[in-house]
Amino acid sequence: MPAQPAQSPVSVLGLGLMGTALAAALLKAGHPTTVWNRTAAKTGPLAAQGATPADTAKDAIEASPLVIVCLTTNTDVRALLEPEADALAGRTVVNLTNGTPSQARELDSWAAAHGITYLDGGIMAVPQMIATPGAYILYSGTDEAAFAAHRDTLSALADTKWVGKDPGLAALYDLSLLTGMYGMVMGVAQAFALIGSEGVPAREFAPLLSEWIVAMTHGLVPSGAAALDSGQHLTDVSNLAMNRTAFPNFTSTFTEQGLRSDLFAPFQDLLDRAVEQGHGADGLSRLATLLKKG
Ligand code: FVH
Repeated sequence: MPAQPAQSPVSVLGLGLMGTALAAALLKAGHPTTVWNRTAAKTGPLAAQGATPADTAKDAIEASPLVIVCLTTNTDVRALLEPEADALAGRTVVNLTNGTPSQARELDSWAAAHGITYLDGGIMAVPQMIATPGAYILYSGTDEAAFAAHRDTLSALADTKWVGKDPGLAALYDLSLLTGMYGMVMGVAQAFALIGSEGVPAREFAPLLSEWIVAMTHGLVPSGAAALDSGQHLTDVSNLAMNRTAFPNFTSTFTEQGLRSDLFAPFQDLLDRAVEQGHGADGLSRLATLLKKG
């Protein structure tokens, strides 16, 4: 039987829910995996799956050319990595901690000054989705060749999507996608509260709500993108003047049904502003152009 090609070693720093899922996926794909966590007890389950627990972050870093970091915040990442700059020099750090574009750029500058290759990542999955279809991770960084060199290894975690050489781009894409999700979360919360105000069970309403959101997403997102890119927002479907006039029906009903309307009040303000600025005949796509400050 031909020998299997050896999988490259990887170290994972941070074994919270996500770090543990990432390390488990690497082990499953056959990568020699060294793990470290501030609270050492969390290495136990991974050691049982074949991981090598390291006593210190430095030991873990020195075990592999590729070091994946997944902590709570980028402030934690900075605090952990800064004292280990010498050990990290010549290695590639992939930071999968959620953070801001400016934090990613700052980490990249710090890494470059110490001879460390830095890639930033945004995980578009929950831990249970790691290494399953549908999960993907966004990557960006100045050294695209380093990403290409490690792409096969990173594919063990989830599909890989390279978004560009500005290190802040992965965080920007990540936060933009999550912005869409949180907007939906607010809408879903208000919808369940409203239907529930008359005693309709959430599980009875849920199929209607999901189908409606999927249908609206398929309609609004591509057509909104086309309108934004062309600057042509005029519509004969659902204009802003009509939406503005209808919107008090929502906020009044929330109040009548004993619900708060604070989540939706800013949307009325935005519709008012759009119409007052002369965009009443435009579609909802126009709203994205009215969110710049100043
Ligand atoms: N879980 C999720 O659904 C989301 C999916 C998308 C990406 N996020 C981001 O991933 C980062 C880690 O999230 P997590 O779910 O693994 O978080 P926790 O389970 O709370 O684990 C946090 C780990 O961070 C370690 N840690 C925190 N501060 C420090 C520090 N100063 N020095 C060293 N390690 C630190 C912590 O260690 P310990 O408390 O066990 O000792 C955990 O290993 C996060 O950015 C999400 O936004 C997850």
